[in-house]
Amino acid sequence: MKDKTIQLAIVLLTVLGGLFIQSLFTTAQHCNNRYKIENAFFENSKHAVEKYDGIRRRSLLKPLKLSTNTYDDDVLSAGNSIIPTKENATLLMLVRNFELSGALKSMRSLEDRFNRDYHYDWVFLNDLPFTQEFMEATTAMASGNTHYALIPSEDWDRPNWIDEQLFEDRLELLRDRGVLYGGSKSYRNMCRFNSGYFFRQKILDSYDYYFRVEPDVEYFCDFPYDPFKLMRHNKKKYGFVISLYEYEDTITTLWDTVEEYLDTFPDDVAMVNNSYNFITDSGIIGKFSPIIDSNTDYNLCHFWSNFEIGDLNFFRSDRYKRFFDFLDSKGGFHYERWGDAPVHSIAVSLLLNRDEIIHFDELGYFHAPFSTCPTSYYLRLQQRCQCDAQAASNIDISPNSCLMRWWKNGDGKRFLKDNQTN
Ligand SMILES: Nc1nc2c(ncn2[C@@H]2O[C@H](COP(=O)(O)OP(=O)(O)OP(=O)(O)O)[C@@H](O)[C@H]2O)c(=O)[nH]1
Ligand SMILES: [Mg+2]
Repeated sequence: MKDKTIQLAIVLLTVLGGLFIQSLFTTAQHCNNRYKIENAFFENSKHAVEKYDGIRRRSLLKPLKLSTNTYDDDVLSAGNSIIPTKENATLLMLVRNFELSGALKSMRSLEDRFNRDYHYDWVFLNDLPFTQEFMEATTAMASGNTHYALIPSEDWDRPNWIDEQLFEDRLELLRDRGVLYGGSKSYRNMCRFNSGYFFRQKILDSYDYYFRVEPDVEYFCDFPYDPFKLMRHNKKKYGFVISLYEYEDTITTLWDTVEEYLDTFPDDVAMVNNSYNFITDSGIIGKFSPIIDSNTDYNLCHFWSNFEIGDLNFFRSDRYKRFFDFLDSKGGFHYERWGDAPVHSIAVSLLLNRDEIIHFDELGYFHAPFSTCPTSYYLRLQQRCQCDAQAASNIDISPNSCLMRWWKNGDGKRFLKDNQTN
């Protein structure tokens, strides 16, 4: 009996010992595998750090940027104490008090991606007085000075020569058709103001360039240069990032009016080098036909004006004012719903030389529902872009986009040209 117990104990100990040794072996193997994996991670990350830090450190454009989403002066001063020379330019936002949170979001994005290195002024325009809360919060968010102006009623409100009955009838018509903002009176004031009055505001008199910013937009990439500087050095007068087709219902008689204008002021149009073909070309482009069949020669292409960088002196010119006044006299801003985007786009396409318009193809941008994101993987890395070039919202080479028409009929593709940042 005693022998049997001893034998059982030996068997038990042998089994337990075996299990223990096996588990020791498994743990050792596991550690070894983890070590190998970690080693590989380490090698990979070392490689990435060397490669991309190298790219960033060698960048001649600007010093290495700290890995922080802030433009606090103290934090920045470590690597970035020199503020580059500035152009005579301002960031410009037309906005309502209740849009404060969207305004701050856009400001934060643009400050982080661009303005924290430059401290350009911000100018805010409103048809109603800004609240103290709005001014305090936006001033706190800005790295440059902030200025606020109340738009005079004569620059904003419906002119008294508009036929009120006709206006109400047309408003109802577009509302019933389900046209976006078709029934909105204030939207019409806004579009007319942005077409013909923003550049006449006293507060902008001392500036040469503006960069239009809207609430709730996002800039996806670090700006690789100062776009104002690039515009002045390269004699650009209008810059855009997205181009697409307009809803024809909002501009039924716009093109007829433009043709009448062309007959009335033929000398105003820079016939030789303009971008007339960009706004009238309606052939198949790439694999796409125009998505909207236009009833006129205007193909409905326009630069999306919620992002625009422009030369104020162009808009202040007699030629532009003649163009706007002619259009305005027809009442289409109110009887239809002419947008500032097609109006600006047709004006710059007719009145400027092709090479005075610039497509900023490396500044990623989002305004619902569309975005643009640089296609180049290395450019996205170098500019620390946070965007997906394959995202469904990315419009660049999609049937909704007029960009390919710009490549064909406008100033061509920028990356094929000389370095224009000098
Ligand atoms: N002060 C003021 N600003 C306005 C008014 N209506 C629009 N805006 C501003 O004008 C710009 C264009 O208006 P949005 O409502 O963004 O028009 P949109 O870009 O065509 O359309 P969504 O952005 O899709 O609404 C924005 O900067 C608005 O803040 C208004 O009645 N008063
Ligand atoms: Mg908008």
